[in-house]
Amino acid sequence: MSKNIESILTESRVFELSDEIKSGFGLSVEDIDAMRKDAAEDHVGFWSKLAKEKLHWNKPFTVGLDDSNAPHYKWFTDGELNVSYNCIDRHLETKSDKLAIIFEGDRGDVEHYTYKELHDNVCRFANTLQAQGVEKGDRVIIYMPMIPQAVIAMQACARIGAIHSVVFGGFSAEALRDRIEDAGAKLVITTNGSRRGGKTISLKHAVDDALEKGCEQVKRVIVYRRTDDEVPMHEGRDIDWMEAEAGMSNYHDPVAVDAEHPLFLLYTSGSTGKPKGVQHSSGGYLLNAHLTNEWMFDLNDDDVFWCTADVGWITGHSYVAYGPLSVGATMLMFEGVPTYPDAGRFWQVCQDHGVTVFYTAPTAIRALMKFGADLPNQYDLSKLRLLGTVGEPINPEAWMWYHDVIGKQRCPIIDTWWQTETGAHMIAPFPVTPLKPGSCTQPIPGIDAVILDEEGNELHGNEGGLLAIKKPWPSMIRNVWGDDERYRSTYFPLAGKPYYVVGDSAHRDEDGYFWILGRVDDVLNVSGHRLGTMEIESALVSHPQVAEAAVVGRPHDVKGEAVAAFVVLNVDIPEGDARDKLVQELRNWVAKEIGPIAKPDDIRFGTNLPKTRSGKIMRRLLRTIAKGEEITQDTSTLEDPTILDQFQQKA
Ligand code: 6R9
Repeated sequence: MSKNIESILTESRVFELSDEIKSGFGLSVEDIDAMRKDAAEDHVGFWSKLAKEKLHWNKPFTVGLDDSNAPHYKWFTDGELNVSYNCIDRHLETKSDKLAIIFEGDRGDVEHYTYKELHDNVCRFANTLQAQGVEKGDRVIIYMPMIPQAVIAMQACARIGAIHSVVFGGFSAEALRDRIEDAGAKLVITTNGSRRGGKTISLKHAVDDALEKGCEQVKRVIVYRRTDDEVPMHEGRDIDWMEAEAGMSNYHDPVAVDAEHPLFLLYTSGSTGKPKGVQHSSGGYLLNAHLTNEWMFDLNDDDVFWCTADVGWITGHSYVAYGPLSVGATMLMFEGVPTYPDAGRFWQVCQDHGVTVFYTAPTAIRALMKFGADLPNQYDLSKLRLLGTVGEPINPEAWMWYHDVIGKQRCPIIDTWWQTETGAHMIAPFPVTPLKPGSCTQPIPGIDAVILDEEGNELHGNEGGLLAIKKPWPSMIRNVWGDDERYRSTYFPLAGKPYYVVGDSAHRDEDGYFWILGRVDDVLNVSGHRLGTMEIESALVSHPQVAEAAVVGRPHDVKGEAVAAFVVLNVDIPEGDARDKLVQELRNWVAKEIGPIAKPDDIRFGTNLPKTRSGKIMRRLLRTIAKGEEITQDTSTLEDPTILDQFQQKA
């Protein structure tokens, strides 16, 4: 068990919010309890009422939930809407001059977009996409840095009913190619490069490499120029964003789609070697993205909301590109990194733009905490009123630092548990809920979270078990793109039972508060990013000198988990410099196959992996070795105990 999880398990403090904070929020604890009661009495009616109230429908729905093909649930099926209309057009009458996006670039350059300006940009780009032959239902890959054009591209796809799949700019050409092929994308939107931490990074090269082999269906690449770098443009395939957009109208009639029409695919890691395309809907997805921005972050007209997540992750979809706009808020986008030009950058951005609600990951808090309180204390953070976290369990030490040093004990910490597949927050406090450091508190109204034992029986006491969701909810995953069977077996593994099984373990305390303890499957959480151990293993074995590999996580103070790889070579294990060289080569190999975030922190060599006589890799043992702890497990079933000594030597 890691230090972080140990301290979560021994935490007992409760923080009541001040009356000032509570009275500023439109809902009281009693109102929220009443909503929970309504949802428990009429689950479908509860969600349907909200869907009618919160979203603009071109054609109102009459069916709330269609479960005739469960577990492929459908919500609001016969309704039609357009997500981009809901995020932009419906605010124009009252908010056309209100800022929709404040952008700060890596070098401190600032841009502003009002709702009207965002509308015009999205319309021009929607017209551009249609002029390039993109139609409703076509897949479009977006491989871009954190600049407003990424959101414009996403919104433009939504406007024409094209299905986007954003690929995080840190993924390699190989990873990009897999996603382009799996999605069957017709067009790729990218930039010549990006600016991060004072450097320029090329993105277009990765697109060129990805498209070199296969991907025949990609006919067009639209390139936005973010940096001054010249990049090769392929005649007949590549087109400059500005040139493509020239002469396009600032008006575009949004295409109304069925509520179930896929809004986007987002690839995420699971317990197999191949990432899966999580397919989200239009109506149900937008409803929960909208509601949770209202409920958890209480976004009002004078707020400036900054979610630091990249649009390449689900958090950047629900809390950057869609949710904040749907509620008509002002949101901030930042291109750079938290430590450039120094570790005060986040706090400088908060100060300069008057950020009121700030949402980041525990790994960022832990990294910045190392620099002490002096840096944040140099900035005026008095506008902050709510602080959010997401991505992994937050250890109480980091929670307290965030609360004391950044929030000056004034701002509630909104710890939001959810997943790519859930679309939006599932277990999280409202800004009136009493808080416990390290707990994401209670399920939001309409979410029926339970804890199961290994056999799938519900546990009602305080014991730990598998977290599951008992009833469908509007923003849930609809399918694994093109793979119904994988959808069913991954998320609904308990035959005949309706539980969506999350993949996390958790326990519920006597107040009904949930405490997430981490993944129970072969998924690692490195700096809040999901990585499949199998994915890294297959990257390693594709190296010509690797015969076999096993990857496990090891606790890491800042990253949460670090990647440890145990490798069997098909050549003799090298020594000295040659060994160091090979370690380096394998790390770079993984970066090339997946992306730098997946680079193993430790690589160890042995002549075989520790296996039972029946050939099963003993991962528990590998975890102990990776932690540098003494082996206390029974090793008598091991086929060859001597290899443990080999792996205990660090490369
Ligand atoms: C939104 C996002 C999902 C996994 C999830 C869990 C972990 C996310 C958490 C949390 C404890 C929180 N996780 N939020 N664990 N407390 N507040 O991160 O999506 O990338 O799909 O990861 O992240 O393990 O299962 P995703």
